[in-house]
Amino acid sequence: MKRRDFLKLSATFGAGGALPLGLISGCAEHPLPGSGRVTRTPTVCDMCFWKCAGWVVQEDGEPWKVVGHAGDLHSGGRLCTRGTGGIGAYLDPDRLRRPLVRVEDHGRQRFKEVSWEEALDTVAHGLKRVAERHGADRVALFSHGAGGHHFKHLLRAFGSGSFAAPSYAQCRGPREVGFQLTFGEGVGSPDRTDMAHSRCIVLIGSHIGENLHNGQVQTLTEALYREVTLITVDPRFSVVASKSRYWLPIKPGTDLALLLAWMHVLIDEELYDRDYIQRYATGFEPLAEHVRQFPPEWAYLETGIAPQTIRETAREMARAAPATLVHPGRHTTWWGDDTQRARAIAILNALLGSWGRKGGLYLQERVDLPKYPYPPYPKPKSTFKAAHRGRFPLAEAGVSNALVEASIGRDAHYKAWVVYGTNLPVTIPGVRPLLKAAIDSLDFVVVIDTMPAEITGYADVVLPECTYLERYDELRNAPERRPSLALRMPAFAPRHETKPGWWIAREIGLRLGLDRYFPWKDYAEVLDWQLRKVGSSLEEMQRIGLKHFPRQTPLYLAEGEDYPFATPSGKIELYSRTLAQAGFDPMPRYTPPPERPAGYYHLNYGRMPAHTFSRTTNNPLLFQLAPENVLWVNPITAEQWGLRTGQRVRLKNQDGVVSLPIRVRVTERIRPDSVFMAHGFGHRSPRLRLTFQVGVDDSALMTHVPLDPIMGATAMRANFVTFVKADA
Ligand SMILES: Nc1nc2c(c(=O)[nH]1)N[C@H]1C(S)=C(S)[C@@H](COP(=O)(O)OP(=O)(O)OC[C@H]3O[C@@H](n4cnc5c(=O)[nH]c(N)nc54)[C@H](O)[C@@H]3O)O[C@H]1N2
Ligand SMILES: Nc1nc2c(c(=O)[nH]1)N[C@H]1C(S)=C(S)[C@@H](COP(=O)(O)OP(=O)(O)OC[C@H]3O[C@@H](n4cnc5c(=O)[nH]c(N)nc54)[C@H](O)[C@@H]3O)O[C@H]1N2
Ligand code: SF4
Ligand SMILES: [Mo]
Repeated sequence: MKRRDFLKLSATFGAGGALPLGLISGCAEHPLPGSGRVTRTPTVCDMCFWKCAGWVVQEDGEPWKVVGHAGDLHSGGRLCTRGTGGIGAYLDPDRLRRPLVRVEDHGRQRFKEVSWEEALDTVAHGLKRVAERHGADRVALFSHGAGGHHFKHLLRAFGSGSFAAPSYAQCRGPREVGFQLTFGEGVGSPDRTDMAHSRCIVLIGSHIGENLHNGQVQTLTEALYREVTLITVDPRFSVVASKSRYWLPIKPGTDLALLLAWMHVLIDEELYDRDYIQRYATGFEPLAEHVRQFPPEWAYLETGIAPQTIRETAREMARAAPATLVHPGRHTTWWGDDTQRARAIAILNALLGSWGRKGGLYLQERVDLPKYPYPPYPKPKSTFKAAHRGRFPLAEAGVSNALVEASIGRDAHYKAWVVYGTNLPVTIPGVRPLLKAAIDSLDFVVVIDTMPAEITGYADVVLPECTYLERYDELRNAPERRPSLALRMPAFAPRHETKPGWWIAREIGLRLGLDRYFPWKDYAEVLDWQLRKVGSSLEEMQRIGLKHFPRQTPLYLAEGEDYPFATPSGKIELYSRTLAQAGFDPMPRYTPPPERPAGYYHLNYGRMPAHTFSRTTNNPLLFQLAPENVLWVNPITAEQWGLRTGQRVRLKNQDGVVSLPIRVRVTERIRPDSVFMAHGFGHRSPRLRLTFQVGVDDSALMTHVPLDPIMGATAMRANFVTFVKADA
C-alpha cells in the first residue's frame, strides 16, 4: 500500500499557452467568417449526453463553428449554447497535452511528462500485476460518455465485470428501476417523452430549460405554443415554472405525498383510464386500497399544497389523458427513497393511460445494428455485485460509491481503477474522504481525461484524450421517435500529443496480449463494417452524418391492442411482487424528509443553461457567458441575515464543512427554507486556470448521503447549510 498525495498539476509540469482569456479577446479580432473556403464534418455533440448530431464548420481549415444537423430529432437542427461552445473545448489552452506519470523525488510526489510508449507500458504493467496477484476481475472501470465504450470493451476482454457510471447511482438509476418494475422497461435516453403531442405535462422537479436537453426543450416549446396545460412542482420558481399554468412550490422532499394524493383523487373520482388499467395492469385493487389513506387534505400537511389545487391539477391531468405526460425526471437521486418516487410517477402515468400513447411515453426502437464479431469475453470471476455485498438487490449496474468503498483497505476487493471521463470527487456526493482512502489502498489508478480535472490529481498515470471533435467514437444509435444512426468523426487532427480513446484502449489491449479483441487498426474499420451491415457505409456517413431508418414496430399502442409488458406478470405492475419479495414496499410509501435544523436551509442545486456539470466551467467560450454560480436566497431569509444581492458569503453545512465564498442573489423565486446554486463550480485544480476556486462546489457540502436501499442511488438533497459572512 502506498499513500498518494493529491497532485495539483499546476506546479508539476509546464502549462504553456496563453491564459485562456487570450482566446476570448482573440475571437473578437478574427476577420468576418464566410469569405474563405468552407468545409463541414459530421459530429455528434459530446458537451452533454443528449447526443445531438451536428456539423463542424471550418473555413480555410480553421475552426469556425459547430451547428446542428437539420432533420435530427435530438437537435432539431440547432445546437444549444454548450454545443455551440464545443470549439472552446478544442481550443482550451488548459487541456491535458502529454501523458503524465506519478514519480517520487526526494520523498515528494509529482507528475512527470512521459512518452506514450512509456505511459502505456506503465499502465499495462500495472494492470497485469493486479491480474497476476489478485485476478483481472479486481480492476474496476468508472466511466461516463461515449468513449467509455472502448474501455469497457478492453476490460471485458481482460476479465473484469465491474463497471460503474455516474449516470446510474448519481442520476437516472432510480427512475430506470422504478419504471422497469412498473412497465418492464426503463425510460432510456433520450427520455421517451412525447411532449410534442402532449396536452398536459407535469414536471416534478425537472427544470427543463435550465436542464438543457436540446430536443426536449424544443418539444416542450412546441407544446407551449399549443397551449398545453403545464403543471410544475418545484420549490423554486424555475424558468419552466414561469411558463406554467400551475406552479406548486412544494415543501422539499415531500413529492411522494403529492403523488399519492393525486392517485387518490384519480381513483376516488373515477378519473383514471379504466379500460387501459383493465387491459394492461395488475394490482389495481390493492393500489386503490393503499391510496385511499392519502387524500389531498393529508398531503396538504406534508407538502403545503392546498387540497383544492391538488384536486384541480389531478382533474386537469385526467381531462387531457392519455395525452398527459407525468415527466419521469432524469436526475432522480434526491432523498434516498427515489426508486419509490419514480415508481409513484410510473403508476400515475399508468392510471392516466399514458405509457405507449400519443402525447405520453412513446415506444422505443433502435436501429438493429450488428455488433462487431469479437471473440466472446471471458466470464469474470466476480462482478460489481461483489462491491454491493448483498445490498441494493435491484441494482442493474455498479453503484459507484459502493465500488469506491470496496477499494478501501488492505483486503479490499478492488486493486486497480480505470477512470474515463468522470470527475469522481465532484460527481459522487460525500465521496472525498472515501476517495482519498481508496486511492491510498489501490495498487494502480489510471485516469483518461481531456482536462486537468480534480480526478487526475489522484492518478498514477494520466492519459490525455483528444476531444470529441478530434476523434471517431461508436455510432450514435439512440431510440428517438424515428430510429437513426449518426456519426462522430474527427474534424481536426488531435492537438498536442492527445489521442482518441479507441486508440488508447487498443494500445493497452495489445500490451495485455488481447490482440484478438483488437483485430482492426483503426476504429473507422469497425464503423464501416457495422454500417455496411445495415446498407450504408462509412463513406456515406462521412458525407451525410445522419441516416434515418424506417421503424419496424409502432410508436404507440394501437387501440385495444394486447401488449405483453416485460414484467414478470406480463402486465403493468401497480403492485410489485418483485419489490415485496425483496423485502420492500410493493406500493410506494411516503417517508417525511429529515427536519431542517434551526437557522439552516435546504441545499438545493441544479443546472444552468451555459454549463454541463464540472466539465465545461473552464471552457473559455462558455466561461464568458457564465463565469461563476450564484446563491439564490429568499428576501425573508436575506433580511434575517442581512444579506444583499452581490455580497459574498460562505456556507457551512450541518457537519461543519465551510465552502468558498459565493455571490448572493436575493430573489422571491426560491422558498425561504431553501437556497439554490448551479452544480459544477468551485474547482480545486489550479491547472483549470479560468475557474480555479471560482464559485462554490455543491458536492463539497453534501456530506450526508442516504442510499436508496433498492438500487443504491446516492441522495443529494438531504443536506442543510447556514451562512458565514465571507470576511469573517
Ligand atoms: N445545461 C445543462 N443541462 C443539463 C445538464 C447540465 O449539466 N447542464 N445535465 C443533464 C443531466 S445528465 C441531467 S440528469 C439532467 C438533470 O435535470 P433534471 O432532471 O431536471 O434535474 P433535477 O435535479 O431533477 O431537477 C432540479 C430541479 O429540482 C428542483 N427541486 C429541488 N428539490 C426538489 C424537491 O424536493 N421536489 C421537487 N419537486 N423539486 C425539487 C430544483 O429546484 C430544480 O429546479 O439535466 C441534463 N441537462
Ligand atoms: N453535487 C452534485 N453532484 C452531481 C450532480 C449534481 O447536480 N450535483 N449531478 C449528477 C449527474 S445527473 C450526473 S449525470 C453526473 C455527471 O458526472 P460526470 O460526468 O463525472 O461530470 P463532470 O463533472 O462533467 O466530469 C466529467 C469529466 O470528464 C472529462 N471529460 C470531458 N470530455 C471528455 C472526453 O471527451 N474524454 C475524456 N476522457 N474525458 C472527458 C472532464 O474533463 C471531467 O473530468 O454528476 C452527478 N453528480
Ligand atoms: S443538448 Fe447541447 S450540449 Fe447536449 S448534446 Fe445537444 S447541443 Fe450538445
Ligand atoms: Mo445526469
